[in-house]
Amino acid sequence: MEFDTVIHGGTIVTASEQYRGDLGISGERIVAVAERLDGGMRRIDAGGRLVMPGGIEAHAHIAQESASGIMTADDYLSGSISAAFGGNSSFIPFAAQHRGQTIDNVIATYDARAKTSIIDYSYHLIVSDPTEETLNVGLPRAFARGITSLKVFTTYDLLNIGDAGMLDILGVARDHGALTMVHAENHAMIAWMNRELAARGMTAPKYHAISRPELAEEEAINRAILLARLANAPLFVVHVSTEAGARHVQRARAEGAPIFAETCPQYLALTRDDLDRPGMEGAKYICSPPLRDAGTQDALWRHVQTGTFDSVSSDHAPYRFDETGKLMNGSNAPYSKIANGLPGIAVRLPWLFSQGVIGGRITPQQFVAFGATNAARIFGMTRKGRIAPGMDADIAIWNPETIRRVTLKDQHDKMDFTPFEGFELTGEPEIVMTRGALIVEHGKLRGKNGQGRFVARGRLDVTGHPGVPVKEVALMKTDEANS
Ligand code: DUC
Ligand code: ZN
Ligand code: ZN
Repeated sequence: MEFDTVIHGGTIVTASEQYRGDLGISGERIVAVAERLDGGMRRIDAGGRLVMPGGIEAHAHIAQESASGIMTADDYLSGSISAAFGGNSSFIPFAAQHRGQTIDNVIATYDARAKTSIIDYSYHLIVSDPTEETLNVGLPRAFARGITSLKVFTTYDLLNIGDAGMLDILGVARDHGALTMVHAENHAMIAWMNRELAARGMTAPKYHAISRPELAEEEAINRAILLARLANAPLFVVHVSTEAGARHVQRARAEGAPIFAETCPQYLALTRDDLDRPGMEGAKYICSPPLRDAGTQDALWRHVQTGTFDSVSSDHAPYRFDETGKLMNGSNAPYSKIANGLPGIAVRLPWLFSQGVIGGRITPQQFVAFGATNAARIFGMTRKGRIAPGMDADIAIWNPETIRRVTLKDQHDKMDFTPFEGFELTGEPEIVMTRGALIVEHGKLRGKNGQGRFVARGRLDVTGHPGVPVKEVALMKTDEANS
C-alpha cells in the first residue's frame, strides 16, 4: 500500500498500551499501524519520541460573549492556533444561548464564527432559556445535527435554570442520546456570601474564593446527580474543584450511574493564595468555581489517579487584564464585577504531561485517556482520539525530554497574561496533525485559517453504566403499562 505519510521509529502511546511502531496515513486517515512500514511520500522520523492521538480540548470558551456581554479575547483562529501549539487536533468550545435567543440562531452565530478554525471543532450548547421552543424544537434539531451535548448552570442570575429547568433538559437530552453537562455551584449560598462580604467591605479579588464556598459546589454537584438519577439521564460534571464534589461523582459512578466528570489544571496547580497577589493582580486568577487550597489539590490528584475523572480540560476562558476583559468595570472593580475565567488551552496538555507523566503521578496511557480518548468516547467524536486504522490522522508527536518555562508568547493566544507564567515543564508536542495535515511543526505554525471542519458527533453510549433505578419512577411506569 502506498502512504501519503509514514511516521516511523516512534513509540506509539494509546489509552491502553505503548509499543514501538510505525503509522501509515493515506489522505485524512490512519490506514496502517505496524512494527515497520516502508514507503510513504513523506516520512516523518519520530525516533525516540511519543506518537499519541492529537489532544481533544473538551472545554473551552472561544468567540463567546458572557451573559453580561464580555467577549472572549480568542476567536476561532487564535483559539485554535493556541490549542494546536498545545498538542490539540480538535476542540469543543461552547455555543452560548442567551435568554430570548433560539437555539437555531445560536448555532448559526457560532457556525459563522468557527469558520476560521485551523483544527476540527464541534460545540457544546449552553442552554439558559429552556422554553417549549428550546426543548421541543431547538434542541432536537441541534442533536440531529450532531451537537449532542449541552451545558446548564445552577448559578449566575442570567444563566441559572433552576431544578425544574434542569429536569426538563435532562429528560430531552436523555430521549435523544445527548449529554447534559453542569456547572454546579449553589446560587443562594453564593448570593448570601456576597451580601455578607459586601456588608463588611470585603471586595478585593481574594474574597472571590471566600464568596464561593466549597460547600456550594458540594451541594450543587450532589443535587445535579440526584436530579439526573430521577430523570434517568447521563450527566457530565464540569470543572470539579473540590474533594467533596469529586466524592459525590465517585460514589454515583460506583453505584452505576452514568455520571462523567472533569477537573482542570488550575485546580491542581494554583491556589486561592494566587488571588491575594498585590493590587489587582489577583483578578487574573478569578475563575469559577474558584481556586482552592493545597490540600484540595492533593485530593483532586488522587481522584485523577483513581478514575473519578474522565478528562482534564483547560476551561480556557480568555479575558484580558484590561478594559475589554477582567477590568471592564474599572481598574478597582469589586471581585463580583470581574470576569470569571482563566486562559490555558496551550498549557493544558504540556502541564499534564509534565506534572502527571514526568512527575510520576499518571501513566502515559492515562495521559492519552485524559487528554483525548475519553473525550472522544463521551462526546461522540467517533473517528478521533485513538490511533488505529480507520481513525482520523489526528496525531501529536511529543518529545518527552525538552524543558521549558511557560511564557505568554508561547501560548499563541490573544491574551496579555498566562496564570502559568514561569512554570517549568518537561515534554512538549513537536508535531501536531489534524486529519493528516501538519498544523504545527517544531514551533512553526503550518495550519491554515479555515482548515478545521465541523465534526458531527454521535450519541452517548451508556453501555456499562446500568444506572440507579428510582423506585417511584419504576412504579409509575409499571402502572402506566398496566393501565
Ligand atoms: N464556567 C466556566 O465553565 N468557565 C468560566 C466561568 C464559568 O462560570
Ligand atoms: Zn462553568
Ligand atoms: Zn468553562
